Amino acid sequence: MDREKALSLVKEQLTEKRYIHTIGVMETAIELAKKYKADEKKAEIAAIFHDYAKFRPKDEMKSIIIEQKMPADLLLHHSELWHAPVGAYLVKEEAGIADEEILDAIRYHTSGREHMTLLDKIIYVADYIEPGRKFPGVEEVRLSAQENLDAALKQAMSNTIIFLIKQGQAVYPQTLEAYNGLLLNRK
Ligand code: DGI
Ligand code: FE
Ligand code: FE
Ligand code: FE
Repeated sequence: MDREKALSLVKEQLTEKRYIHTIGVMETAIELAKKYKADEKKAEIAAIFHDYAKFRPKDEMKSIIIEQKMPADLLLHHSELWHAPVGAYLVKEEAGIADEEILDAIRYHTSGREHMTLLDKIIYVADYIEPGRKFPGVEEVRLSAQENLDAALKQAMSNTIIFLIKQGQAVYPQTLEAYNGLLLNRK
């Protein structure tokens, strides 16, 4: 799918603010794909569609999680986690994106997972550092991303987990598995 077509499909699904975020993620993901020698076209499409389901009603996302037999523990955790796996499903159903690498990068862009692919890492990090983001510590992750994608990923995940804990929120097991995997499964 070409960029213009993908952007027009996504624009209908998002608010203006979230669309601007999406453009930032797209530009950042393409830069990272160039730097780390990933498929630039897949990075572009995964980035454009990564938040496709962000504004779906919770009850619709919940039904999809149940009907499509997605991990049931998602429903025990915060609904913010749902738009990633539901997005992967809807992007396939509604936009016809069939590439499993792209769908996985969308599916795991919020939690991460153990054994993340290069494309998964690029989308996760691009989502965290795109120019519109203002989290505390984001500048450090931006600098790391210029030299070492795994280091940037580890910082972004660690910041996210610390943030959740400070907020008194539960941390989804796969989010922790992703973080532990980075520390323990070093090549
Ligand atoms: O959709 P975005 O805002 O661009 O970013 P995202 O999909 O990476 O994250 C959405 C939210 O999900 C963000 O506020 C952090 C939160 N999140 C990530 N991992 C977990 C989580 N929330 C909970 N409760 N548990 C997690 O493990
Ligand atoms: Fe998201
Ligand atoms: Fe993210
Ligand atoms: Fe996002």
